Amino acid sequence: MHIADMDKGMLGANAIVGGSPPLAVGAALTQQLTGTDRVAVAFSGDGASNQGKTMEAMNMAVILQVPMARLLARC
Ligand SMILES: Cc1ncc(C[n+]2csc(CCOP(=O)(O)OP(=O)(O)O)c2C)c(N)n1
Repeated sequence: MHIADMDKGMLGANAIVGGSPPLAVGAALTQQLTGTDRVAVAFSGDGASNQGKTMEAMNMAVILQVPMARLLARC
């Protein structure tokens, strides 16, 4: 679970349900501010959808218009 590869832009996984969207917003904001064409992708399960931090992160992503996508795994 706790894997990361900074060279490939993989910032790491974490054990917190709904933890990835807030991190992805920060990563996307970094891309926006530094002028790259990279997109931050947050992977999470459907259980993360009812987490407040997930909604807050998606709201912030829209307000800031950052290059971010949320990939939802429904298994
Ligand atoms: C904030 C938080 N609450 C509870 C847990 C305990 N927990 C670990 S996995 C899990 C279920 C996750 O379900 P889902 O997001 O649908 O992912 P799935 O593993 O089913 O793909 C829960 C509640 C946790 N890790 N983090």
